[in-house]
Amino acid sequence: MPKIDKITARIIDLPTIRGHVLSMTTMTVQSLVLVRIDFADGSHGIGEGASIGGLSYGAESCESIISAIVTYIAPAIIGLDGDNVNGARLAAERAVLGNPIARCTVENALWDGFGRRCDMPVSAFFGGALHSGLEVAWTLASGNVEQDIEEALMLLEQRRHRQFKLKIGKRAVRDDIAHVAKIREALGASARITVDVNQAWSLHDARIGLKGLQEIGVDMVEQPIAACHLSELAYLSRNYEIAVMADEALKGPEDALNHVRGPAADAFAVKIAQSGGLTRARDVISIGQAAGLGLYGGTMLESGVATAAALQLFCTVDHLAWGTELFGPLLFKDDILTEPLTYSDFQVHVPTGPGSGVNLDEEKVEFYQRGRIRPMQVKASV
Ligand code: MUC
Ligand code: MG
Repeated sequence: MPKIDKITARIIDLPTIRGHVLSMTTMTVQSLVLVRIDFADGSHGIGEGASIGGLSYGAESCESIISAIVTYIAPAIIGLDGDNVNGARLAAERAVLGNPIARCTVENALWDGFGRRCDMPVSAFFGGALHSGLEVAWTLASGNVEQDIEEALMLLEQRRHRQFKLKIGKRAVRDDIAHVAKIREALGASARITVDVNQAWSLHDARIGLKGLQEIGVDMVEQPIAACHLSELAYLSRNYEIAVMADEALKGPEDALNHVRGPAADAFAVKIAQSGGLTRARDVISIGQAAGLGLYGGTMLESGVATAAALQLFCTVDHLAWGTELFGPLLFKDDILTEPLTYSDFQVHVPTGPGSGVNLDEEKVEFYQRGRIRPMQVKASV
């Protein structure tokens, strides 16, 4: 039994290729927490966790993630059997309530380590891969309509993406609809358009917004109103033709159950981080499937480590009606993997190596490490 011996966590700051304009913030850099677990037999596993825009997206930030891992999760799981991922995951869940991204980061590293030791991809532990690649959307969020159109046309031409998610909610609602209409018209029928409001609208804005968006041929709207307004979300999904997707309102299986009791949404953006790890994300998927909802493989704009972990789970799902948005690594000026994930023919391809299937380029990680301070470490003997 390879005991969990040492946990090392560090923050890296990766610049984005352009400003990423969301309703609540504009990102020019993404901060990621990287975790390495060393096991007593000499094997290791890696995991990654991130949120978006510091604390402006949700209750966790990279600083809170690293603190939850180093101060609370590491002492709770060091010395446990590394091959018993469930045992360590539950010990972390008992030690740390909430903080789903921190728990997911560690669970990723546990699965990765287990997969490396078994020489099997993580997908095997979730029943096996059904797909070698998954449809992948791109987010148009430059804040400028001409730039968004140019970007989308180029990506269509390159056959990299044909589904585009527009980040709206910053402008007045009618201005947003005009913005989306210009892009919808410029891209024509070959592209699928969705929007993400990141909770910015009131119910009144949302009534205007959903009506306008469905009239111009937008297929889906993600989290138009505040996450806590479940019955209002249910009202929107019942009264408008456009599909309504829950994102921020979906923080694990318990939320998923509340959504399907209503039902409050037509579709789930399933994020491994927001769900609290691969296992709980699998539960969210099962609840969504049982309720007949459309599924979407979501992202917290992570780099290749967490993107690969998410791919290992999502490739085991028979049908993702809305595809995925696992484009995170492409939003950054640099890639931190020894072999970047591959994107072609509108798909992101599932890496086939053991564990999550990816390895870190240590030189790059060191280069982007915040403040170049020594990583934070907790060891069995301490
Ligand atoms: C979100 O709210 O879905 C996913 C893609 C993107 O551009 O932002 C994220 C967050
Ligand atoms: Mg979203």
